[in-house]
Amino acid sequence: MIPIDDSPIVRDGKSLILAMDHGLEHGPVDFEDVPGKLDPAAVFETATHDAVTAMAVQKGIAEGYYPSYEDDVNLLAKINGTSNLWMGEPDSAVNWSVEYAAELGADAVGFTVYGGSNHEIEMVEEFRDVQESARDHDLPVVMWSYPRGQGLKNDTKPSTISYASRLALELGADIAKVKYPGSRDAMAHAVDCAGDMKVVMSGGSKTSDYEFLSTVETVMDAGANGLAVGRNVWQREDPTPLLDALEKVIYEGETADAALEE
Ligand code: FBP
Repeated sequence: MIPIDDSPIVRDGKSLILAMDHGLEHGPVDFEDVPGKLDPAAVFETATHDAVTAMAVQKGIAEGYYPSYEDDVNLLAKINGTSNLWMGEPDSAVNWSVEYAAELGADAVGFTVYGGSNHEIEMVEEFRDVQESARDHDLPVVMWSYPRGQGLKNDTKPSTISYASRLALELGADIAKVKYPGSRDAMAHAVDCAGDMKVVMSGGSKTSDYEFLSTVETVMDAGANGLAVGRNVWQREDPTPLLDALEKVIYEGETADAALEE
């Protein structure tokens, strides 16, 4: 872990990372209700909102679309990723190098580690190389820390999420992106397990504005540093009102109720 408060992907110690790697991870099905968002430029437009500190994308999207947004959006290069067509034990292909991401203008890199998978050892060794290259390029490292695999029946139980945040600290991440463990106390423990490293919550499937903002309020109250979110933002036809509200909850410490009232 290195101090990253001066990084462009951090605003007042917090982050809101807009993730849009779903076309790879889940397939086009995630865009069925919002076909206009199949155009990556539409989601880059959303990432120009002041609340968003970085946009996480795969290599092809970065190559094709980031050059038009580099003045307005910070790039988080998601280095590995696997399609939903892969039916094996959780694993993730390394799709680009940190060197190439830096060449494309990345402000940070992201990497998934499936702790507990039968492929954990290889994934952690790949993370080692990515983390050390990121240090050479002064790029913060965000770990999608997602314990899962045949030995893990419940990937959001409190002890699993605390292990996820601790694993990210131990392996040298600067931010751990973890799933919501279901309660404020469980999130607070996951944050404690991460020491001084930042912890952000992973968004999950789309819910109502109020439900989502209330969960965000809870995780911020638990000491987390923000969000890495995809579907809950860009699956809305107009994500701006939700991003306005998230800005208040994440950076200004407002409640979900207050943020929605304004
Ligand atoms: P969401 O907010 O839509 O859940 O996106 C966050 C994210 O980590 C994406 O980067 C990724 O594509 C997706 O979730 C993977 O989620 P899962 O592996 O749980 O299906």
